[in-house]
Amino acid sequence: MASDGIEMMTTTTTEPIGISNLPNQRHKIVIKKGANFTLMVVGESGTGKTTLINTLFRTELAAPKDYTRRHLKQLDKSVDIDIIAAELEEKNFRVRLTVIDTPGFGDYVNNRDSWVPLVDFIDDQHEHYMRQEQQPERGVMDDLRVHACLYFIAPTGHTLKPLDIEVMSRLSQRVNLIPVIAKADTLTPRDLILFKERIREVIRAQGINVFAPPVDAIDEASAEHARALMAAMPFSIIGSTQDVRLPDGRMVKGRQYLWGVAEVENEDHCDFKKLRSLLIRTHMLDLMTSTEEFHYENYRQQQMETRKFGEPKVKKLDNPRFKEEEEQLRRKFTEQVKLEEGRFRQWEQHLIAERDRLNKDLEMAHSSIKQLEAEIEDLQLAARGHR
Ligand SMILES: Nc1nc2c(ncn2[C@@H]2O[C@H](COP(=O)(O)OP(=O)(O)OP(=O)(O)O)[C@@H](O)[C@H]2O)c(=O)[nH]1
Ligand SMILES: [Mg+2]
Repeated sequence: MASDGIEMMTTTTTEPIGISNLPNQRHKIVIKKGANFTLMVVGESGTGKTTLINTLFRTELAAPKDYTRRHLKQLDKSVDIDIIAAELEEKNFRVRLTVIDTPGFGDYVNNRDSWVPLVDFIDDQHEHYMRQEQQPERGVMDDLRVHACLYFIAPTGHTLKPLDIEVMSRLSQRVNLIPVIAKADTLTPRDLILFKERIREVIRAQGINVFAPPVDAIDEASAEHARALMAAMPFSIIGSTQDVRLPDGRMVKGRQYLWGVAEVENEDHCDFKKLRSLLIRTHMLDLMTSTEEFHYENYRQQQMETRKFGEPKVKKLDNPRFKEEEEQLRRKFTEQVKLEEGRFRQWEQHLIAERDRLNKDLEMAHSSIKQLEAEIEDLQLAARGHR
């Protein structure tokens, strides 16, 4: 992978982590080569995106050697798109896992367009892959096409915000969208159920296309599992990398409260395990296939219709956020020019007044010289008369 700033962790786990389930999944492509899997997290600022990534990594992977850095990192507020790469290996099957951590919305004055760079990122990966495919020599291709995008819904307990609806609609047209309810531990179980129902209603009413795992027609157990996953959407999640002790002495990942512990991997507390299963254990290959066959194919066809083969993509110059920034800069510049012009005019007037004053001084000096000259002449005449 060529991007700068990518962190790399390689792990070979002793405990099974689920990757080797891939060959048992519905499709049997890519198995020999190993696979790329890219996960992206999107949502309002502070909803726990970075924490969830760390939680997923830690419950799924053995601790990487360079752990201190990641630990510090999780406290950071994301300001840039951050690409984290990990190599998973189990029973000789390899997956190159990439996580795209994005900064949350809510940091800009105008939130409306804060999703634009994220949508551009997804499109750019499709574009990059398509251009590589068009080359006569196709070696190993860089591939950061996003296979799953987790959309974090803030746990307001009410319903989706207009911004959520807008962003989810746009994302769902280009990527497998998986909505999640962030910080489920902050809602009571009853409120959580109601919140889920309202969200599902809005998603349905707005025609937002959420990823649905295919239901296996032959294998009843996996069909049942897929149905259970669907029924739980949007997944409620609790993120935590802390180990806490339960009353029975067990140590679990969770969040400690006065009333007890909110457990990450307890299915009565949240749907973290379902989400992890969908992403990594049972449906990773479905996510890859639908990205390839549906989202990437859509992108490719749209581009083929609007430009000639091999022609570069027209760079969008009308990114609304940049437009607004440009407008602000222009206004600032005009104001600054006006201010400078005023200062210049004042200075000019001051110079004119000074010139007038000096001219007057000069005139006065001139006439007093004339006066002195006349006096000298008079004196000289008088002196001559005396002689
Ligand atoms: N109660 C609760 N708090 C959480 C949970 N997940 C994260 N937090 C806390 O929420 C705060 C923000 O978490 P982050 O993971 O940095 O949020 P983020 O979405 O990455 O934020 P940005 O990078 O600014 O967009 C931190 O103090 C976390 O400890 C959760 O499941 N429950
Ligand atoms: Mg973050």
